[in-house]
Amino acid sequence: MNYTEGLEFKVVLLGFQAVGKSSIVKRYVKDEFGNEESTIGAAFYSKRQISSSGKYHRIQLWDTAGQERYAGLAPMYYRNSDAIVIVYDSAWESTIKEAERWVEEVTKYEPNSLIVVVENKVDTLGRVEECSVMDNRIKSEVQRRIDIFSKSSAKTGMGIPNLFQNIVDHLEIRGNVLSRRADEVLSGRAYDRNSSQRRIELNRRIEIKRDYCC
Ligand SMILES: Nc1nc2c(ncn2[C@@H]2O[C@H](COP(=O)(O)OP(=O)(O)OP(=O)(O)O)[C@@H](O)[C@H]2O)c(=O)[nH]1
Ligand SMILES: [Mg+2]
Repeated sequence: MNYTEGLEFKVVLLGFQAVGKSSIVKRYVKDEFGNEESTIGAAFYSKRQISSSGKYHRIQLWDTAGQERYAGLAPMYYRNSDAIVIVYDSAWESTIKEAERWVEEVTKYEPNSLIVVVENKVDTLGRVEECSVMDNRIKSEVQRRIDIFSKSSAKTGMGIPNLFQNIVDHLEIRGNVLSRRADEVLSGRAYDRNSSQRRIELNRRIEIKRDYCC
């Protein structure tokens, strides 16, 4: 495959404290697990990610702190992000409610961002296949706002490379969709900008890409 230079994407992780945001980032960036301390403020990382079409994209990763006292800082980090990854703990029910609250907040204030929800720590439930079927514990009105759902274990590494691959693939497609629409505007052709249409178009393509869904 011929690799070509791609785009730069801002990706932000949100979620309740101790759900495993920093562990997901550490597994992705260094392929390591363990000795994670609760994040203070936020931490920044950068990593190159090759998309399925062979483009080298750069992900700018913001790992935010989940502790209540830092909640007010979150908008500063998720503002203008390309993708927002909301994490909850598979075995900790109240963190799902917290994730739902984040989905509602970010779809209101960052409607153009890709919304990704991750059920982490699936290793604590015993053997779980990597799977992108939505968790039925998430309210259906919230499910409708999610662009990507996936399961992961930062401990075993399950689901983590696919998660970020999937994100850049979606963002790459969205970039193509938006630039095609921009071309249409420049060439004087009208188009409908409503966001639900954008999502329908994305979802249609996404379904083709799901090759590991159980
Ligand atoms: N079993 C298991 N434990 C995990 C997993 N991911 C994280 N942990 C553990 O969960 C605890 C919290 O992980 P962190 O990565 O610090 O969580 P966080 O969401 O970054 O927490 P804050 O920075 O306080 O918001 C640590 O003890 C991790 O070792 C996982 O996939 N499986
Ligand atoms: Mg952390």
